[in-house]
Amino acid sequence: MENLQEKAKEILNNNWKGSFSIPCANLYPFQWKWDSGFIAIGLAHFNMQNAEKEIETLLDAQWDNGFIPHIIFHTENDSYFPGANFHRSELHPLSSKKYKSTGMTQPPVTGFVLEDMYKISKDKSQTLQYLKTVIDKVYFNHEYFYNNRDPKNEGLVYIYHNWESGTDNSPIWDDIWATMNPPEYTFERRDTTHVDASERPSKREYDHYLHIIEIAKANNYSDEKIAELSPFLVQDPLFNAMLIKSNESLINLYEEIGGNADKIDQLKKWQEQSIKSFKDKLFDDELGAYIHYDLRNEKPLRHLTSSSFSPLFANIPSQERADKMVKVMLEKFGGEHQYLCASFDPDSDRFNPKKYWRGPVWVNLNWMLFYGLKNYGYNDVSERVKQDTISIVEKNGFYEYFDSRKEMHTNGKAGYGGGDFSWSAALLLDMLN
Ligand code: 9YW
Repeated sequence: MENLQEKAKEILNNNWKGSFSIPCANLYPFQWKWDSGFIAIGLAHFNMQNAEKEIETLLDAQWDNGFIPHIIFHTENDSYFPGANFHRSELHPLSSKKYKSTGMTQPPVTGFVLEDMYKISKDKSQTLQYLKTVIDKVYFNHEYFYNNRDPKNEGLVYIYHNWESGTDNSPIWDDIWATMNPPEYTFERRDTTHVDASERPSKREYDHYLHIIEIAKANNYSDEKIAELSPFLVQDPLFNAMLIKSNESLINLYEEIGGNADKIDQLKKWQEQSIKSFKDKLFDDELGAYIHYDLRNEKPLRHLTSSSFSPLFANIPSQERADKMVKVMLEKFGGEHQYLCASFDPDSDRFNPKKYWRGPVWVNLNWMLFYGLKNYGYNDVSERVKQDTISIVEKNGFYEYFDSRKEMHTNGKAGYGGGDFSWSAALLLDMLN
């Protein structure tokens, strides 16, 4: 175990670029929003200064409307497609003048990351001083979401692109692609020069991804226009659970800091409405877990994914619902031949245990489940998630994602995507502490 921890630190040190971290070498050469948060949790265990800097750099790229982009292009690097020249964040009048970025975001993890850093810190008063300098930016980001991403005032925010979900090519999106028919774009992909194409999304999937961005760009990334026109408009349980969890953390931290009564009040109001709508709208009784909702076509997307269980992490379900969810998780995802937790329903014909978010196990989702299961007293299942995560990393290395089928792990080739991957290192380190 000590070796694993040392290796994890080495990876984080190697992926540190002076003021931020890359998710991994070659494949992902910039700063990604939710990666940054997970990485900061790992860094906090052995280098609080870098953890603080990581988040500070991310927040430095915040737009004047509170938005935080999903990729910040710190360097000119043409080994990633689509890069800064494709995304053209400058089209939005309030975008950062200092950094080029995308015009989409990623799950709002930063709030709970700050609380985790505070909990991990051995020098609470120093960390509290730091938190005072950054927390309002995260609050402003939540304000952006509630003011711009919730057109019907439900307390649930939408994502307008699959890359905003973080679960990029999940089979859930197949339902949305079936409603679209984008042009066939000509472009040179770079991901498949670094990683086997069988582990990455298809060319046709990329046409859909690019098409949504073209629509957003044609409207200068206006939130109002996107809400009106984007063929992809989804209320995602993972994204909204992250927001709710982060709201709670901001409340806790503001209380620790003192003052800020208005902000605490507002956060509590958001929480009340968000949690209620989340419970009422996103739970599928028959499936026994939370699901995505297609706001554009007004219909539930009835599939089980690892995101379906992420509300446990944010303490959203009642104990009764949690019991039901855990039963479903164990029955469907937890068979004796499967590692917990596949990213998509292993019983579905869309399941593919090698392909990115269509089946493989991801360390960040396992990390959420590890804590989420503990929240509800499922200590044994939580421990199993942790042990499964340790096993797959020990057998293969700190990959980006892993085959969920145990039989594939005999020759050390069941780790896929990028190697020496930062959040796999950071979050395993956290679970081992
Ligand atoms: C891509 C960086 C990102 C993650 C996403 C993951 C992947 C980028 O890598 O997307 O080009 O496919 O899906 O969640 O933030 O690690």
